[in-house]
Order: sequence, then structure tokens, then C-alpha cells
Amino acid sequence: MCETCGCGEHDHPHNHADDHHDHHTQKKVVDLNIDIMNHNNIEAAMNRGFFMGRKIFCINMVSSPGSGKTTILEKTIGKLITGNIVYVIEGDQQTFLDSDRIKKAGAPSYQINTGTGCHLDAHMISKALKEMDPDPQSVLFIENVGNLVCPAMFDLGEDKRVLIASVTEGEDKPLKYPLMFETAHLCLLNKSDLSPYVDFKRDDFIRNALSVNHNLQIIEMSAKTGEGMDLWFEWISSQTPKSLFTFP
Ligand SMILES: Nc1nc2c(ncn2[C@@H]2O[C@H](COP(=O)(O)OP(=O)(O)OP(=O)(O)O)[C@@H](O)[C@H]2O)c(=O)[nH]1
Ligand SMILES: [Mg+2]
Repeated sequence: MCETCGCGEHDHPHNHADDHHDHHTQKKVVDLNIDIMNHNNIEAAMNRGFFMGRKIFCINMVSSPGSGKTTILEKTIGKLITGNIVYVIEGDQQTFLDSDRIKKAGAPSYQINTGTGCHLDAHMISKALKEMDPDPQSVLFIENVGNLVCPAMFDLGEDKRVLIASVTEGEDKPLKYPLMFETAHLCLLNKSDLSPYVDFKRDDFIRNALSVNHNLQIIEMSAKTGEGMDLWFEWISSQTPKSLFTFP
């Protein structure tokens, strides 16, 4: 059982300083976390090589459940689809709902169901890549399982990690879940259309986010109204060879 989030997974890094003995049973407990994370990191490096070889730009989308990952992807595919090949790998515990939404929006989508698992790992992505066989010079979005804890610890081989936060989640989240904010390149602060209705302290959120990651870029946006979406598209363009993107 994962001690981090109680998800039933066995392969999280835990913070035991050393191996230790259970004094009641006299059994020696060996901490295997380092080896397990090394294994993930090796597979992540292999994924990265795959992306480099095919000139695929890969973005790992992470957030708490319901922040708007799939909605943002639906709107993004709508903009990209004319000039670009876009693929999406969807990660959820159960259902094909998000994958179906992505297909409806016009992009090939591969659904991974993690069951009791709370994150995607590099091996799952490697298997999905073999199935999808994405074309060279395409863009691959990975929508991670909605969870602000465990996905932060698993490198998938992505080029960039994008964290979606929303104004309904509170300004304290960067301080309470710092690893997620530390490991992200960009934060999309979504649902700005709801700002008048919630007591979200925007300036405090930005200060908190920058206090854990002073390099973090933040774009305020609403996937519903479209506010700020152009800045998100510009960010994607700025990260990738110009020839890959032709935003209308
Ligand atoms: N008002 C408002 N609602 C939004 C916005 N973006 C998404 N939503 C709504 O928020 C809910 C969750 O959106 P999803 O896109 O499914 O969120 P998700 O992050 O993909 O959720 P999981 O995959 O379950 O983690 C849906 O009802 C969306 O319509 C936004 O900018 N404004
Ligand atoms: Mg989703």
C-alpha cells in the first residue's frame, strides 16, 4: 500500500532514511525505493530517446482531479489539428471517458486505466507508445491521473511538465504540494471566469507558487471563455520548432 496516498501502489519513493527492523517480528524491512525509481528513470530516458529520435514534442499535463486538463486539451486540439499531428495518452483510474472526449475533439487517443494506481509511470508510457506508434514531428500530450502528489515523482520522459491549477482550489496549494510546483515548467491557472464567485487570493497564489519554484511560468486562463488560451498556444509554439505549429 502506498504510504503517500493510500492508493494501493507499491512503487513510490518513501522517506525512510535507512532500512530498519520491525522489533515485534524481528523481520528486516529493506527499502527498495531507490532501485524502483532508478528503473522508472531508465525507462523515462528510453522514452526521451524515442521522442528525440522521432522529433516528437511531449507535454505531461498534471493537476488535481477536475482542474480542467481534458477541457484544455479539447480546446488545444481544436487549434492544433489543422496543421499538426497531435496524439494524447490519457491516464485515469477507470473509464474511457476522457479518451472518448479527446477522440471527439479530433485527435488519436490511447487510454491507460491504472486501476488502484494514482499516477502514470514511464513503463506505461513506453507500452502506450508501442501501441500508438506516433508519427515523427508530432505533438504528444500525456494527461496524467488527477492527483497533486504521486505524479510529481515519476519522470515519463516528457520534454515539459505543465501543471493545471484552478481558482477553486485555493491559493495555498503550492505550499501544501510543493513537489508538483517545483517540478513543473508552466502553471496554467484555469477557471479565471469563476474568480468573482470564489474567495481565491490570486496574488498570494502567485507568490506561493514562485516561492517554491522561482522559474515557474504562470498563465491565467479560462478554458470555458477562452481567456488566456492564446498565451498557452504561444507558449507551446515557443517551446517547439516553428514548423510544427501553425495556429490559426
Ligand atoms: N467554469 C469553468 N469550468 C471549467 C473550466 N475548465 C474546465 N471546467 C469544468 O471543470 C470540470 C472538470 O473539467 P475536466 O477538463 O474534466 O478536468 P480534468 O482535470 O480533466 O479532470 P480529471 O481528468 O478527472 O482529473 C468540467 O465540468 C469542466 O467543464 C473553466 O475554465 N471554467
Ligand atoms: Mg481529465
